[in-house]
Amino acid sequence: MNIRLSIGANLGRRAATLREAIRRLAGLPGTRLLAASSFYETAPWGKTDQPPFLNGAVELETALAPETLLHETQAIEQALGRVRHEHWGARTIDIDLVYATEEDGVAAAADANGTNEATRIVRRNTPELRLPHPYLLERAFVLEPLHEIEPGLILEGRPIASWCEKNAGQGVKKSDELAAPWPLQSIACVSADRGLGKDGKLLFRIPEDMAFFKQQTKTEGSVVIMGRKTWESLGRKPLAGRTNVVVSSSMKAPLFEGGRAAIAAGGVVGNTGRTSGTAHLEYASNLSQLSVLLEHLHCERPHRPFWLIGGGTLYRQLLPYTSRIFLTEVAATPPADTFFPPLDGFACIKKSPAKTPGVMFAEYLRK
Ligand code: PH2
Ligand code: MG
Ligand code: MG
Repeated sequence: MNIRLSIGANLGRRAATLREAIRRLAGLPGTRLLAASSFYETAPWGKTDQPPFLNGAVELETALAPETLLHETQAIEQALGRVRHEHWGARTIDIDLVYATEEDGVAAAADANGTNEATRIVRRNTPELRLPHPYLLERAFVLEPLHEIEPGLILEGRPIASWCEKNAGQGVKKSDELAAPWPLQSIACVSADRGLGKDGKLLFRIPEDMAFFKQQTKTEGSVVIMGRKTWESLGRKPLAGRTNVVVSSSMKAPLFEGGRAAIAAGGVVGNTGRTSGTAHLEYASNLSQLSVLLEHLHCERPHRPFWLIGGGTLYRQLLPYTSRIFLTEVAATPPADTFFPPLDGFACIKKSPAKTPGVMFAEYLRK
């Protein structure tokens, strides 16, 4: 089932809460995050004597039944501090199921060449859950973000853009708040079959690529994120001039000689002391701690870039949150034991030859 959700907040740190909700939705069992919209500043609709909302839309592909997903979203609302006191009242977070479709298995099978993507609208009408959402066609704060992530959507026989027009003037405008749950960019040097390394070592050491890596990742406030093996391959020394984040489940031992690691309450990881130039070292023992840490680093300095620098496991695990990928592509296929994940859902927007023969600099963007 493909399901579109509306998320909204008008209390507390709205953007941080919405991003955390997106991360939790993406992490539900049997569920994949297909798209998340920008955030929108919206005037309160219905009950107008309350603070302005920040709203967004999310599309998930899920094996969960709508009712199960509803219970999961209610649990996320609870965990993020939702207090239900009055109908349509102010809240730290509201997650609503608004519109779901399902591939029609029978019709799809009957269609011999499979070109007709027969989709069926999922309908529910119980006291607990109504699908499609009863006010879907009247709320610009739902329609505008949904239009952004699914401009081709037809609702009640009309394109979503025409429903947006019909509801213009409700005070919905795109916010400057960063909406990506994690503003991640990946950077790697790969072989022709996306090989990254072998036996804990990189496949290539190309000076021009190393200079490119440094030029990209060493900017104001930038953060480099790496897995344990990549950290070890760097000789356990932080990259200078950047905040280094190491994701390692065996983080009890000091990460480097003389280093002291401390995890503060709530999973925010403390700085470990030794610096190289102005490098800082932080670490997280799992992705959930990483998410807390990145949120913390992001709030501390909103426009700082986050670079994922390896290795294969982390590139794959964080691909759903990666918006841009820089690959230095080498036309050779040496034996490798770790690979960059397939670039499904990304489009190549730039490819230019390096000065080094057989090397291309490519840039991919999430479609
Ligand atoms: N949610 C409501 C009622 N009114 N208005 C805006 N702008 N955004 C919302 O998310 C919202 C609302 C009930 O859930
Ligand atoms: Mg609602
Ligand atoms: Mg609700």
